[in-house]
Amino acid sequence: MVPFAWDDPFNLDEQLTEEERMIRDAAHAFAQGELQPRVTDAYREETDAPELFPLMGEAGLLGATVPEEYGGAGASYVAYGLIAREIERVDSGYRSMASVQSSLVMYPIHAYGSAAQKQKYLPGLASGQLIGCFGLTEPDAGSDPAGMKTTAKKVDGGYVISGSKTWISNSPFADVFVVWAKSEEHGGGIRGFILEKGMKGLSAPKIAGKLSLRASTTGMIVMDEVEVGEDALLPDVQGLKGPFGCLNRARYGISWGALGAAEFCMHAARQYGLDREQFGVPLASKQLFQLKLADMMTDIALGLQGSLRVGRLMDEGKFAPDMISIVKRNNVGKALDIARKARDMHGGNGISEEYQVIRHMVNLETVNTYEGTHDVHALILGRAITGVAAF
Ligand code: TGC
Ligand code: FAD
Repeated sequence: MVPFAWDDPFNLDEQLTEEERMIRDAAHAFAQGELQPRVTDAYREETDAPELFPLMGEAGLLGATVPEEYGGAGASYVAYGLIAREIERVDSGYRSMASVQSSLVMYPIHAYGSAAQKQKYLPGLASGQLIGCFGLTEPDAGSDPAGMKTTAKKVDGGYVISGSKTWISNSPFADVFVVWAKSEEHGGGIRGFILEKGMKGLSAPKIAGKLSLRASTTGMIVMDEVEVGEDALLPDVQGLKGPFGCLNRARYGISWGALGAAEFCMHAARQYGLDREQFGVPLASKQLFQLKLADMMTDIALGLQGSLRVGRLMDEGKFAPDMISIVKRNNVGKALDIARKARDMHGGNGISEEYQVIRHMVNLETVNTYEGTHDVHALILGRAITGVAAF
């Protein structure tokens, strides 16, 4: 028999490699040292924080799975998940900033880009000197990206791109824009393009007034006949499997990240229950209080094991996207539930920014929606189970 640890019930720590533990500890130190002190003000003020990218780059948190020759860490997908968990323990918005850079910008450039594109962009993105964004969603095409209207028209020496993307993380201060468009030259098939800040006809207005994910900057991408050279095309992928290949990585990271937020909420609720007395005894001595903590611990522990398994399979090249739908959907849904319970267990204090649980709760509403909504992932799994697409 071994002692039982309520904060690591299945001994996740023991299942990690030495390198993964080191990366996790470095991410934890960075998140607690650099991000935690900023987050309450940043969230309240809805602050833009591009200066965090070079700090995250220096800490080795950007493009962890990208090979070292391009500035990445050449680390495992499990290590990438552990980074997401530590950042999101502080705030989902900060994790969003980092996961877009790593999974939605660096990954496609590395996986689908030319040698020249990799040399040009990846080292700067890894160091955080360049900031990236990923434009798939449009005003009329969210869950159904096949319905996108953005087009790429072939012209002499390149393409002219027109259309608009919305709800795009990082776009207002991005240097590098990975954008997906229907290309006339390729029979209307979806192709990826790399656009750069300052191009004529390209703008990225901020969407202000979000009541969730306020520490992360979100905007539009407006492309009014943006002329790009042929070298802007991502040469090695065609069709929706291009953006979906990126989403697989980001969704997987989110499955870990959301549980970091959930762990914060559970730990806060536990401590609050031990400290706060009502009816002459600590709240934590009450059965209803303990039931909630038991449910939280169970869902977190099972969720982490699921993500660890999927991460190991990704590292072995043996994963199916449907596996990622299971952990993204389950872990975010459970995290949202845990955050709502933790908010309740804090009583009136639970709505104060000081106790932070309501910030996580409101953030997780976004996390439940982006990267494929909770219900869209149910339909992906429904299709896998029945063979019938019900989208
Ligand atoms: P469907 O017919 O299923 O597939 C079209 C082609 O794509 C391939 N494919 C995949 N490839 C790799 N990975 C996956 N997960 C894939 N899923 C599909 C598929 O094999 C096929 O390839 P081919 O070669 O036969 O053409 O496509 P559909 O149009 O029926 O799609 C249905 C559905 C619902 C699954 C899909 O549209 C979907 O996932 N919708 C959700 C959209 C979404 O997740 N958007 C996210 C936008 S980015 C974002 O939210 C970033 S937030 C980040 C942050 O701030 O942290
Ligand atoms: P809709 O697709 O209109 O869905 C609305 C509702 O209908 C949902 O409940 C959904 O589950 C349900 N629904 C949809 N289809 C079906 C169906 N077939 N059957 C049953 N129910 C259905 N996108 C990017 O490309 N890049 C980014 O960086 C990015 N960052 C984001 C940051 C934030 C803060 C937010 C909020 C969003 C971001 N997104 C980004 C967009 C995000 O991916 C979309 O919001 C998401 O995919 C859902 O699309 P939608 O908002 O158009 O909702």
